[in-house]
Amino acid sequence: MSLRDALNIPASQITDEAVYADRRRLLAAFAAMPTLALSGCSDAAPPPPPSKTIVTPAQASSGFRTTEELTRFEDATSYNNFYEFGSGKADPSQAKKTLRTKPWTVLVGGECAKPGRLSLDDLLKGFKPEERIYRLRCVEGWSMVIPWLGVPLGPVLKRFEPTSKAKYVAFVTLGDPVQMPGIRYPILDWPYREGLRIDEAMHPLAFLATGLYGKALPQQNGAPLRLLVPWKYGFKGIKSIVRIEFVEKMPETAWHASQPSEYGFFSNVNPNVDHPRWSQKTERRIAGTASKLFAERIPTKLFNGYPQVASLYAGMDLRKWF
Ligand SMILES: Nc1nc2c(c(=O)[nH]1)N[C@H]1C(S)=C(S)[C@@H](COP(=O)(O)O)O[C@H]1N2
Ligand SMILES: [Mo]
Repeated sequence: MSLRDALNIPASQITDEAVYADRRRLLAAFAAMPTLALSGCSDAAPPPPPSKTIVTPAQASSGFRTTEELTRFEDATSYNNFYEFGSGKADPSQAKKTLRTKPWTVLVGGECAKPGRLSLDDLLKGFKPEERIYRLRCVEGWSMVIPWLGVPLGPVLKRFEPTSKAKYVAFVTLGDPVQMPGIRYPILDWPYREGLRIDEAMHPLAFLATGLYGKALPQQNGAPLRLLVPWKYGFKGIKSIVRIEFVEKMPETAWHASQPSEYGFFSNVNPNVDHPRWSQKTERRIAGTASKLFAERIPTKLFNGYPQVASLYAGMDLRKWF
């Protein structure tokens, strides 16, 4: 994607000066935002990513299918974590619909040859949204199985041509206290931030969701677009993204910043590494039409049952890099 495309300016209207001025504005916008590097943290220098992940398309797509019972739409859209709209599970769905999702623009920049803006239309340009059934497991011990709509993250990121210095990708949620009343409370260091190592971000299972159950994402699920990293705990699935930045240093994340000993950068689902407050060995599935919210408790699987990602972590001590 050229810068012109990224900025949504028709070719007929463009001059070199316009490109230059827009680029200046874009760079100024980035300069005005706080730095994202994770600082003074013991896991600031993780082992380098293994050389090459080889996942065949068939192996990858087997990850999108499941015969597991789906979580009901009503439960997936009323039992949520979205602290910008309150910290109770019912708060996000009961909150007023104050988030303005049209127009929506994601600024993409940092270590890449073609920084730019990404509108929702740009995102879907050249991609047919696909449906993927993914499990989302929260670190608190509940999980859901949801048919999501969206596009794979890697090809979207590649349009911005990350440089060799792009070792990580940082994501930032909108941080507007007017649209997000929960931001008035200092429960997290707003705006919500997350990050992935570049090879994780490029893995074919990483996904940008714009919908669920064939409908556009409701506000409580992260409208208009959110991340899904199905082999990691739910909190990595940052909602209502407004900024993506390629960075050289491991980026700070909202949960790590609030409680470094409890939330590491990688946050892979792992039944063998407990969270200090919750066992990760089993999970309560929210699924089915049973009148009770929680279905049976089932064993949690390594990488949430996505062995396709194991090679990303070959040689890494997952207790150390939790
Ligand atoms: N911006 C933002 N993104 C967020 C959160 C949040 O509070 N704010 N909560 C996370 C957590 S802890 C989980 S488990 C998932 C929940 O996604 P869901 O409500 O769609 O099930 O969203 C994640 N993304
Ligand atoms: Mo979570």
